[in-house]
Amino acid sequence: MTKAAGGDARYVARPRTTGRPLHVLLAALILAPVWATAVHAAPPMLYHSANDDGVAAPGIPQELGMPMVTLFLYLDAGAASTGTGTTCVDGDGDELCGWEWALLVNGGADIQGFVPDPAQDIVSRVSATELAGIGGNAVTGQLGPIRLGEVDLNITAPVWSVSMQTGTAVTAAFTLTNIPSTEIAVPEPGFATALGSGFMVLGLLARLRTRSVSRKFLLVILLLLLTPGSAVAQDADADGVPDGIDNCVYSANPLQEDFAGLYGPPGDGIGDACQCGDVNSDGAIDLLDAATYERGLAGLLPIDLDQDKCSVIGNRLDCDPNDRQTLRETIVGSGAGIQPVCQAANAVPPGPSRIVAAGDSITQGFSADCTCNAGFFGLICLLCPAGGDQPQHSWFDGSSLGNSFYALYGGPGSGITSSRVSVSGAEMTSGGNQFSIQVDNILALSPVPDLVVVELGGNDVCNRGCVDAASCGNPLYDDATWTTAIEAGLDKLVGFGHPTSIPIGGTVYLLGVPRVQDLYAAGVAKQTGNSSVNCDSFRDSFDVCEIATLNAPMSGEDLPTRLAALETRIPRYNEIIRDLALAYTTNSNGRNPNGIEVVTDYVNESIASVGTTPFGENEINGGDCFHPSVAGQSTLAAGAWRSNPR
Ligand SMILES: [Ca+2]
Ligand SMILES: [Ca+2]
Ligand SMILES: [Ca+2]
Ligand SMILES: [Ca+2]
Repeated sequence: MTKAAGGDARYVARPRTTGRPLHVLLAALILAPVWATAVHAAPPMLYHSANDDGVAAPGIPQELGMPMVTLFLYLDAGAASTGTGTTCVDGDGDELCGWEWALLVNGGADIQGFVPDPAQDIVSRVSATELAGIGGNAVTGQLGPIRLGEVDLNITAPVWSVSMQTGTAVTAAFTLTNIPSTEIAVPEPGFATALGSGFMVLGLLARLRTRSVSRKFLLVILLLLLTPGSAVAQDADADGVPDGIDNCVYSANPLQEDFAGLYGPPGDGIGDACQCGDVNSDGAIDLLDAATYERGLAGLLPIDLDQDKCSVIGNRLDCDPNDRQTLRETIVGSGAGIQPVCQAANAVPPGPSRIVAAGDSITQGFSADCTCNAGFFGLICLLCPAGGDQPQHSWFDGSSLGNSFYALYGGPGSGITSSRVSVSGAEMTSGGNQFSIQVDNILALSPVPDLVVVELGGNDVCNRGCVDAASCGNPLYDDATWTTAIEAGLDKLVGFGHPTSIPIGGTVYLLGVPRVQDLYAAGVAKQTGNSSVNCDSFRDSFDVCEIATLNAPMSGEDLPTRLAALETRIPRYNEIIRDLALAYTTNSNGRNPNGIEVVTDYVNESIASVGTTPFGENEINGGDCFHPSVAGQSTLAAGAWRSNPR
């Protein structure tokens, strides 16, 4: 997704009136000033500081044309601190409380990479020709030169330039201001003059969504006039607009206002009343929402975080740092994007009546309460890891856990029933208890559960002999194998090419593959200073997940090599789960004609989920030094519940 080129008036403060005539709106868009207030002494300036010292050179910095150029990006907020008012509320200084910008590289230069300044909390998006970033501090604000990071350019022809296309910042008075568009760098004289970028701007504009506010509005009015009996049509929010054409099916908005969408006007077909992410309720999703989110999470004014519009990811109707992160990624044009999961956009689904878990030994609570495997009590201890399944400690419905997934629903007293088809040793992919076979067992239950939670994948990693297909005959599964295994189970659950399915209205909730790559270090930490535990010895003797725990070469690959590969491979498995969930739940893959909800908690490596939960010494048991301890099971339960859709 690409932003519009700057210069419009989309950030003008907009009164919360309803039914504003269209011509007034258009006039406001054309005539209104860019800045609603003028508290800022000078506009913030984004520039390249040739010496990386925060000093902007006079004029446009010129760089030798070939072969590689590094630009040091800075944003200068200005030097005057707030004297009257409170910074990031109603301050009068130069502090910036948030910023986002997009650079465009024109002509003979490619972006090789961007290294954000480690002192900044930046989310960025990088392609060969574009670099966008979002960050800032909406709690305290920032003064003076703010170092953003380094951009490496590969110069391929003498004529090139780097220019700032769009940028906005949140002022000390908590209003939006534009960061002026400027040239950031050009070649030294004698090479060439900067390219005009008009054709690129045209390209950007052409890619904007062009759904018309007026057409949609008129269509609604027309249909209302033509269908006096429209009471017979479904109208979930009883606002007179039938569900089929209502731009907010679950929020009453009879006038269908659609001022804006991502970045500002024009409307995007989603009504203001249910625009997920628009937490300050001005119709637009922009930097001001990200800054409002940051302050709202910190409990600071202005606390006008619209609770109905703040859950933009993860399916749970709440407002948490994951939602803010996703909002920032969306504004910068990266990540999975905003899902319409907010309360205003969705009817709250009813709770499930029967829940079931597919899984492996983790869900079976294997060895969870074992605390020793060596020393004086070694023999007694060995009985523990051999003791096997301890479902009473299962994260899913273990009776010993006050916060099991089931307990968080209220347990047996809730009227919900719970069961497990999980089997120790099961894989997602192969073997007699693989995912699709567990699905057969789910569909054979009576009644068939309406919430299926899946936690598989650990054994798919642990049972492999090497990470590189060139090293052994049973390497880590490739993308296609992993994908096919998940599809085989999901197809049955949703009834695609299969005679039965879970009930329509049911949900499949896929949890990520746990961080198997943490287990070795967790075991070393657990045995350190504890004579009752020897993880190295136990795991080596009993071949416990050797690919991740054997501190010796396997198939010619040493442990660091294998762990490094898992560090990328497991996130890849989780990305595939995420992408499949989206493809099924939207039916974009054509495999879910009944519209059964398929969701996951995995977004990416920087957003907390089961698949990103670190396993430390307290999260693994002291018996096999592999499976979750009781405490680890509690952690899993909390992680699974965090994004539970129902
Ligand atoms: Ca309606
Ligand atoms: Ca509505
Ligand atoms: Ca909208
Ligand atoms: Ca907004």
